[in-house]
This record gives sequence, structure tokens and C-alpha cells, in this order.
Amino acid sequence: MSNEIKTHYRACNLCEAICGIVVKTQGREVVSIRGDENDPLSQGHICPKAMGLKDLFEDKDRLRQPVRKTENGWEKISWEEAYDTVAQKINESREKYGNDSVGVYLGNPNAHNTGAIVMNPMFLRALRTKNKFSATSADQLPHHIAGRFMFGHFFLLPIPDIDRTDYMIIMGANPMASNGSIMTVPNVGKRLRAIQERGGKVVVVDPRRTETSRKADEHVFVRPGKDVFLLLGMVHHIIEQGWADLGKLQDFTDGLDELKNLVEDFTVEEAARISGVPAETIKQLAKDLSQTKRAVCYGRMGLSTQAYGGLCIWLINVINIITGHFDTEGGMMFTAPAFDNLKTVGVGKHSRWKSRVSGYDEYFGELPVVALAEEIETEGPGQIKTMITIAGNPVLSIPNGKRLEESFKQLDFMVAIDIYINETTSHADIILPSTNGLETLQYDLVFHSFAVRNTAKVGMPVFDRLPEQRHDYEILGELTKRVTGNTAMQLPPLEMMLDMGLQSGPYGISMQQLKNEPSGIDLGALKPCLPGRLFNEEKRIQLCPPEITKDMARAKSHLGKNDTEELVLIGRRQLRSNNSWMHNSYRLVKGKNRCTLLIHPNDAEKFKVENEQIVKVHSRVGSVEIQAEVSDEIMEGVVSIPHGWGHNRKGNRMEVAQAHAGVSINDLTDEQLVDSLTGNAAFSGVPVTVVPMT
Ligand SMILES: Nc1nc2c(c(=O)[nH]1)N[C@H]1C(S)=C(S)[C@@H](COP(=O)(O)OP(=O)(O)OC[C@H]3O[C@@H](n4cnc5c(=O)[nH]c(N)nc54)[C@H](O)[C@@H]3O)O[C@H]1N2
Ligand SMILES: Nc1nc2c(c(=O)[nH]1)N[C@H]1C(S)=C(S)[C@@H](COP(=O)(O)OP(=O)(O)OC[C@H]3O[C@@H](n4cnc5c(=O)[nH]c(N)nc54)[C@H](O)[C@@H]3O)O[C@H]1N2
Ligand code: SF4
Ligand SMILES: [Mo]
Repeated sequence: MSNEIKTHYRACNLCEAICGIVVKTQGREVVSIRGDENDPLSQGHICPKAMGLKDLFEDKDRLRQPVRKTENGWEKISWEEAYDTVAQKINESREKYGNDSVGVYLGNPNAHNTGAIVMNPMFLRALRTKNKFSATSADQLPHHIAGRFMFGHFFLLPIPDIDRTDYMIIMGANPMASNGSIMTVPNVGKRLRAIQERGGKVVVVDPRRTETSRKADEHVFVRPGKDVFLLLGMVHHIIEQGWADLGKLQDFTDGLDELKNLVEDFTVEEAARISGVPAETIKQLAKDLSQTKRAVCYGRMGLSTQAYGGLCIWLINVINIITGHFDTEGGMMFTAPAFDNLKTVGVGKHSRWKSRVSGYDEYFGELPVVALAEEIETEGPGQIKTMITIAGNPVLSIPNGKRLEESFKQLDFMVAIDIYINETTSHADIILPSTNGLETLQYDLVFHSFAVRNTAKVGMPVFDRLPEQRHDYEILGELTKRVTGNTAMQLPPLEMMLDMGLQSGPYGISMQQLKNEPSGIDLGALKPCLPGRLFNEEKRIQLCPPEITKDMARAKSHLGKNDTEELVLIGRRQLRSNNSWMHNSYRLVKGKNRCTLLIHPNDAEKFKVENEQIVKVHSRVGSVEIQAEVSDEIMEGVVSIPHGWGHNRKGNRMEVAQAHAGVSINDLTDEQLVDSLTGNAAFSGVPVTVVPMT
């Protein structure tokens, strides 16, 4: 091996910010990882997780070859044997019980993995199962549903034009910790500061005084799960004051009159009573948003994962549209990605089938994760007997993870395509490990589409895969061949497919051009594109699609009612975590215990809890024991636990993570708390009780 130091340019694939990195290597050693100042999007920014890529590459616990569970523990097997066994088990299940007996769960890293994005659809088509699930319904499904019914495509999602706005409301998002979501925004701190430096203002609406709110000009506490009333109150006020102005959208937007009727009963006073946001604040937010020329209201995870997730995300779009902040500079805009994946996937079919046990609607080929455990547990035709997880850790990620974990024991067979033996994959019979991060070819097919600026960038593998390793797209391809029996099938080379997509895209860029400019190419600021970009046949924005507004009756039935919960639970993200799977990096977990229960001093007094004391938190579905952290950064009546922890489960083979185990918030979250409109999990506002341990 050579001692020469080599320099590689690519993007970090861990979160949506896709920061440009410069990786220096010597042989198979990572010497350094730093931010790429020439990356047109991230301009040198990285976060502490970037160095985690080195730890991931080196991690001794990471699997590099298939393993099979035996009575004597895990045993390495060859790829041929692994593929053959898995395909045979899948096909046996299909023959014996039908196609739907095979369940699939796709996790978040798929969205960051070029090969998986290209090959997953092919594999899933081959399985022909209705039991397909993914992290989408524990996350952003309401955004896709709003996109589908308002703009005609489930993937057409508006992005805040943060670099040109002068007023930004951030609701239910903490980009200073998450680095942004459905807003690829590396170095968000600098971009927020720039708003202030040009005389603008940032307001954060959140039940917790977050890292982002500390950068903002104003923070507003809102009761978890009650944003829908705040938003309805704002829309009501905007309309009542005569501030609604569609601007240029007037020519191609339907439904303003209907909107007026729908919000009539949602007065500012009632919105204030339910949401806990003072009426004066609601009026001020509505006024500032309406009367600032370049303004935007952004809402994310904290809004989409609540009982009114669908209405919340719809209302975020509505409020930007009716205040003239849509498809305009500094408002919500659409991207024009170099690889236009909207053209390669359909607009999003839905409601073609329902989940067998609870009757949840299918959206875009998937059923909601809240239904996964019951579909495994409940006997009868269509019961899941064989489970496939692909880059997912649902035991830690979906509501009532314990129930799912128990249900796995009932399966005939389970296979995990994953890099670790963790809380989920330890239940598998076979694990097929893929390459990861620095070992992969990367063109970000998803997050360029969600970025605050149009750019394009390709990353070539920093390290060749070892002979015993396989890429996700190879694994998915080989399984597809065997499941369909079409062993002669040629797998399309990834690079060629990317090149074709890029060349036929709006800029006609080639792979070679991107390789010649490894820091990436700048394609400019977001541009107005409506009505041309709309995907519905009428080419008109639907302000009040019936598929969404049908849920207004539920919101209406809440008017005049009082809530009875004394204490409700929300989550939180931390800069040095990445969902559930980066806790095996010592540099990211070392230091003070981060898996704590945030509780307000008044609640601590009420429930006789001392700072740093271990408390027991109970919900309908279970309980956890956790250290309390008394702090007034959390709203009274609300407690918070970060998600992605809980590595103390039996069978886990991640040494560092186990030594920093924490507990899983999803042993408390409840699969019965769902946004009934979309089927999305409602993580925010789970009723809990807290009891000090003696
Ligand atoms: N209470 C609560 N629950 C939540 C959330 C919350 O805020 N609060 N957030 C939700 C959200 S937004 C999401 S996206 C979900 C995430 O839910 P999941 O996607 O189920 O969970 P992850 O922790 O991302 O797990 C990723 C898995 O992929 C594996 N992996 C990593 N890289 C690769 C790769 O390149 N190839 C393969 N094959 N495997 C890989 C990891 O080992 C791990 O097992 O969790 C949701 N759950
Ligand atoms: N460091 C790190 N970065 C990540 C991830 C990670 O795990 N760690 N995960 C990635 C993933 S998969 C995603 S989807 C994104 C998510 O990125 P974001 O959408 O920014 O998600 P969070 O950081 O969880 O911020 C959600 C905020 O909503 C607040 N909140 C909770 N309930 C409510 C409510 O009812 N109303 C309102 N108004 N606010 C509420 C919480 O207090 C929190 O501040 O982050 C990505 N980036
Ligand atoms: S912000 Fe996200 S993409 Fe950027 S370095 Fe951190 S983890 Fe990687
Ligand atoms: Mo997510």
C-alpha cells in the first residue's frame, strides 16, 4: 500500500445538509476530514459528525460480510449462500402465504444513498407486497401529501429561500441541531445571522427554547400538538384584516373563498386559548408575515409528527401562499435540481389499498409504520410472516418499539440489509451488510431537490470496497434477480444512470463535468417556476384540496374543549447524534450523559423531582428510567427525551453504543397516537407521568 497522501472531495452523507468535505487518506487510513471551502452550498461548513465518517469506516463492529444467526451465535457466510437463502425464504413465504406475507421497512439512510435510491424501487416491485413501510410515516409524510394534493406531485416540496428572506418563522424545527430538514441548509447559523444583519427578523415557535431559538430574535412557546390552532388563528386574522393577497398566484390558484369559510370559527382568541400563544403574539406574527415583503413561514418535524400533522403542513403552505410569499424571492420556493427526480418517479398514487388490521390508507405505495407491529401479530390472510429491513432501525424509531420488537419473535424469517447488529437487526436470521459512506459513489438525488440553492456535486468512492463487501445496490440487485428468477438480468451501472439523468436534466450537465469539478457546481439561487412546475393536470394550485380539508371537521370538534393532560412528552435532536445509529463513534458520545428528561422547575417541584435524579416516566405503552435535567428551557407541562437512544437491548453488538446506552423514547410513544388524516406517527404530545425513584 502506498504512503502517498491522497485528497478526495465529496459530501457528508449523514444528514440533509450534504456538507462538502475534503478527505485526506493514506492507504486505507483516513488522515483528516475537513469542510470544503469551495463547495458552493456549504462553503466550508461541517459539524462534529463529519469526523464520525472516519469512525464508521474503521468501526470494528461494522459488518463487512453476511452473517447468519445460529445456536452458537452469529456465523459468517458467503454472499452466494446468503443471497440464495434469503431469496428462497422470501419466495417460500410468497408461495405459501401470498405476496403480502413479506413485509418491508425502509429506513432513513436510504434517502442518503444513491445506489439504494436507484435499486430499491426495482426490488420492491419484484416483491409485489402491499406491506411496505418506511420512516417516512414517522417523519415527513404530511409534506408529501400536501405536495401531492396542492401542487400535483408528492415530491414537489417548497423550500424556504432563507438567503433572501427578511422575516422567517421557524415552527417545530431546530436546524441548529438538525442542520435542517426539507431545507438542505449547511451552515444555517451563518444564514440566520445574515437575515438579522440585513435588518430582518427570525422567530422560533417551539415548546422548548432550542439551540435555534437562541440565535433567533424571538422565541414563542406553543403547547405540543396545538400548532394547528395557532396557524388557523393566524390565517383567520390575515383574512379578517384583508391582508390575504395571492399576488401573481391569483391567476392559477383555486380555493381562497373556501379557505375563508373553513377558518371562520378559528378566532385568534380561541387559537390563543388552545395553543397557549398569547392572542397579541398571534396577531403580530400574522401581521409581520403579511407585511414583510420577503418573508417565509417554515414548519417541519415538530409539526408533521403530531396529531394534526397533515393540517399543519397544509396550513404552512397556505399561509405562505395567501401572504404572497410563495414562488417569490425570500419566500417558499421550488428547486430546479440538475437530476430532476420528479420526472423519474410518478406523481404519487394513493388510497389503492388499506392496511389489513386498522384500515389505514396507502400513500405512495406505503402503509404507516404505526400499523407495522399489528400486521405482524394479527393472524389471517395477508399477515406478515417474513420481514425485510433495509437501512432501518424501527425498534428504536417507531412508536412503541417494544411491541414491534416482541412481534419480530413471531416471524418465520427476517433479513436485514444493514451495517450493524443492533436493536432491530439482532432479530434477523441473516444480515446482509452493505458498504457505507466513504466507500460509496454518491450523487445526492434527494437533498439537492430540497436545497436552499441549486448546486450539483458527485463524490467518487474514497475507498474501494473490500472483496468481501457489497454495495447496497449490488445486494438489492442480486436479491431482485433471485426473487424474480431472472438471473440473466443486467444491472444498470449506477454511473451511467446518473449520467443519463443529469444530461437530460435542466442544465444538461454530464458526470464527467461533475468529476472535473469535485467541489461541486453552482447553479444559482432558487427561481420562480410557477405555474409551469405544477404537476396536476389543471396546472393550478389547490389551496383547499378536499383530501386534506376533510380533516377540518376534526379540528373544529376541538373548539371550546379543554385539555386534561398534566404532562406531555416531546423529543429533541442533538448535534452529535444521528437518529439511532451513530452512537458507536466514541468521539460523538463521550462526555456528559445526553439522554436526559428535560423538565421545567415548576413541574420538578410538583412531582418532587431533583436535578440529576433518576425518574420513572410512564405512558400508556410502557415506562423508562432516566435522569432528570431540570431546566426552564422547556415549557411548563412538557418534558423532553431525545430519540435514537436505548442501546441496552439484548443482542446488540455495538460496544461503544452499549456503554452509552440511554433509553428509548419510543418505549413511551404510542402507536395509537396518529394523525388520522395521513397515518403519520404523532410523537409530539404523548401524555406521561413522572415519578422520582428513591
Ligand atoms: N420519538 C421519535 N422517534 C423518531 C423521531 C423523533 O424525532 N422522535 N424521528 C423519526 C425520523 S425523522 C426518522 S427519519 C426515523 C429514522 O428511523 P430509521 O431509519 O428506522 O432509523 P435510523 O436510526 O436512521 O437507522 C438507520 C439504520 O440503517 C443502518 N445503516 C446506516 N447506513 C447504512 C447504509 O449505508 N446501508 C445500510 N444498508 N444500512 C445502513 C444503521 O445501522 C441503522 O440500523 O426515526 C423517527 N423516529
Ligand atoms: N444531529 C442530528 N441531525 C439530524 C438528525 C439527527 O438525529 N441528529 N436527524 C435527521 C432527520 S432524519 C430529520 S427528519 C431532521 C429533522 O430536523 P428538524 O425538523 O429540525 O427536527 P428537530 O431537530 O427534531 O426539531 C423539531 C423541533 O420541534 C419541536 N417540537 C416538538 N413538538 C412540537 C410541537 O408540537 N410544536 C412545535 N411547534 N414544535 C414542536 C422540538 O422541540 C424541536 O425543537 O433532522 C436530521 N438531522
Ligand atoms: S451538518 Fe450533516 S452533512 Fe454537514 S457535516 Fe454534519 S452531519 Fe455531515
Ligand atoms: Mo427523518
